[in-house]
Amino acid sequence: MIDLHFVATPNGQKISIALEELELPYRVISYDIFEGDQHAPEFGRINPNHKLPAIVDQDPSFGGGPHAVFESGAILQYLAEKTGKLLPRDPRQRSVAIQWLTWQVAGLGPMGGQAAHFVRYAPERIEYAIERYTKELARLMQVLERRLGEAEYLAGDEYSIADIAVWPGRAAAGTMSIDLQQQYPNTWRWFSKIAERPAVIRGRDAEKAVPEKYLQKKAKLTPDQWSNMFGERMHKAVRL
Ligand SMILES: N[C@@H](CCC(=O)N[C@@H](CS)C(=O)NCC(=O)O)C(=O)O
Repeated sequence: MIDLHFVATPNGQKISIALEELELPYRVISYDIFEGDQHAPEFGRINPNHKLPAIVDQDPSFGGGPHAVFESGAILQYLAEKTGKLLPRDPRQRSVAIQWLTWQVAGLGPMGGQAAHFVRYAPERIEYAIERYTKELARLMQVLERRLGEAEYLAGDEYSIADIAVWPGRAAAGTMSIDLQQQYPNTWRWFSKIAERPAVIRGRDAEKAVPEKYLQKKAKLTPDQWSNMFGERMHKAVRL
């Protein structure tokens, strides 16, 4: 059994979708990040970075008792290695898959996150930051579009954890007024095909669907919620 510490956002859905694809038994432990659930000291023992998602594998294949994993990219790799699935066996293709996975967690994810912060969450409008991050997000989307114009999936002809890392970002694209169908047709073709996979449907249904409150084009947070997400309460959770 795997415990999935989860909030219904694209990062969380990467893992619920992977667990569904791999048919691993799991239970969802839901967090409300606006209310600061992620700052609980008990959660810090699972993820010292106090962010979602994280997992605890109660029965790791290397034995020795429960094993906690944080960072969505590391979790995807851990699950793929545990099962021998969703990563190509061929070393060249496997390397390509890891490159695109890393591109998402080190590039598209954080840059998209910064763009969303300045467009959707910042209490004041800062033109320089908005331009810097929305342009970088658009550049990364072009990189994705070009790749999906030359290959069926990110790693080549095999669906892999690289696709699972990128795919749930569709929900965030909407909040940033990105129209995939119109602006990025190759990405739209890839997105639509993956959307039909039964595991992908299961991995984002019911409590795993992104709620409206995380999808506002201009987020309205109370002072306490802002503090939990970006302010003193967030910093306090990791202070020595
Ligand atoms: N690099 C991390 C990012 C995790 C992350 O930022 N998670 C968000 C939800 S999508 C979170 O927990 N936010 C709450 C907070 O920052 O306090 C990963 O890929 O797992």
